[in-house]
Amino acid sequence: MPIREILTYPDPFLKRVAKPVTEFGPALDELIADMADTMWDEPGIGLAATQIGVDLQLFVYDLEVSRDHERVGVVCNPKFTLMEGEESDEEGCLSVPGYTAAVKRSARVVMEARDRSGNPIKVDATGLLARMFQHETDHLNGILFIERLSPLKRGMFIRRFKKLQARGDA
Ligand code: K2U
Ligand code: ZN
Repeated sequence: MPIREILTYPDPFLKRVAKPVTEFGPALDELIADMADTMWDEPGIGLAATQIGVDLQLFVYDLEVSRDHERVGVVCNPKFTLMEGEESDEEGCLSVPGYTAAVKRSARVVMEARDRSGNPIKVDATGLLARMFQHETDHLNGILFIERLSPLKRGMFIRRFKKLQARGDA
């Protein structure tokens, strides 16, 4: 399946609130396969449709980087029905290459969504799975992890990005 281009900061498409998935079937399955191949090519453990310029509430994930299409997780139209606790951990993003920072997120989430066939799913998650669910769902709501940093740290990122851009390195 073709590897797609991943949009990077400050592409305005990454700020878009994506549209719900309403059509389930072969076309969606083909998009999912492209997204999984693109994710594994990086490699990443998650990838949102908006990161490849597709306006859909859809992300794929594979914490083991199995490179097995039978094992890839698929989430459509995610909603959190429970978000509790707080945990800070280092994050990176395929759309913000070369930068990592500690991000505060909920320690536990219950996510309700649809699977690739449109069937309802409900996942109670903690740890890296919970963090990845929140990171990818943020993407589908036009939010990058850098927007969850303190104003001071976000300012430092923007100044660093502008310096790299001026040097032609970003
Ligand atoms: O959405 C993305 O940009 C892929 C993210 C997913 C992610 C970010 C932070 C925390 C969990 C998941 C990553 O760039 S994938 C790279 C990665 C690999 C191992 C562990 C964490 C992140
Ligand atoms: Zn990301």
